[in-house]
Amino acid sequence: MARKKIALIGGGQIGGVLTQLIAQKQLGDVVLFDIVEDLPQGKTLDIAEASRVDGFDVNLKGANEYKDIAGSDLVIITAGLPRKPGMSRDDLLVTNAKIMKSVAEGVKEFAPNAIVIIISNPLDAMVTLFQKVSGFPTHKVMGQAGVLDSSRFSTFIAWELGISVKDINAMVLGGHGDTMVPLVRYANVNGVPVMEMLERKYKDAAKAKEVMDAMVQRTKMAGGEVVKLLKTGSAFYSPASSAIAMAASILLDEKRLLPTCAYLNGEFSVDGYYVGVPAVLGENGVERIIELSLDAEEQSALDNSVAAVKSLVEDMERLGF
Ligand code: A3D
Repeated sequence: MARKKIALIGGGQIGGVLTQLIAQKQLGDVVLFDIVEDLPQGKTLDIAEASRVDGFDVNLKGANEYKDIAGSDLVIITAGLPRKPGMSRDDLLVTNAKIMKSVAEGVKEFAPNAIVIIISNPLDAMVTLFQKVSGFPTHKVMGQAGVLDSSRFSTFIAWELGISVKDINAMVLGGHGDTMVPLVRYANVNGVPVMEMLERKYKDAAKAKEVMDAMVQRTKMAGGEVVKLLKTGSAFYSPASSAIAMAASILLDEKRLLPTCAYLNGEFSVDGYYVGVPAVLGENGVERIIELSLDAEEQSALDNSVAAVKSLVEDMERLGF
């Protein structure tokens, strides 16, 4: 079987880690594209020179021209500015929309059959714009946010309970912003509800709720917490790992159920917008969306998050994108 070809558009912090992870996991050959001359060539050379030590056997190539991504099976996009301390993701809208428009045109011309995962912020708006400009089928264009937000939520739960994170299952839905919706009721430790574990630990329902509320709040603000510490940019190891989980599910047709920024046609009462929801990812991209039953409070939190996504998309359209 021929090796898959993966194009990474954006050779910055996340692009570099994506390249290394794809190589180490031997998911396919990589073309790392950036507008900065020599940067992607330098990163791919550096990573390739670890191939003997790491024991991987894939081709890694740096590129400054879109023609080099021709024939890619999968494209992962990180082109765009990251946040600096004090910025919201939405502050990146105008700059990154201009970049995303040019990226969509390049990908459309040279990799018209690819499945596309977008990471650039503001995420939900950038996914919407890419799909609009490229005209790609909606199920072949998606965004990475929920895998990371859910991993952050799971990590905090694991630390709180003193139980391996491998046994924590927790999902975050909605837009990738402060209105995201960590699903408390569905969070579990190998099937046992996390709230039940917290109530057992504290022997006090009010205290358990207080602890959970704090974890929910930390999850919503987790990106900003890292930005504040790094000072020069935003998280990059965990976003790269999260996109790789999605990429592997697509390339290996694993059909994992992953929270994905996916196009909704009426699911969760949302029509015609990209929002984070549980989706089955396989060789055809977003193959199914799994509608959960939400209680009134959860549905209203999701509606609120969807409203924030809609408002940002409308702002973007008013700006002519
Ligand atoms: P950074 O290290 O600055 O890399 C971005 C790269 O994009 C740079 O190397 C630029 O040269 C390149 N670039 C700029 N314009 C273009 C263009 N027109 N075509 C191709 N490449 C271009 O940033 P990063 O890797 O840390 O972050 C990349 C993006 O991901 C930012 O928008 C972040 O906000 C976003 N991000 C998203 C998440 C999510 O979970 C959704 C998490 C963390 C970061």
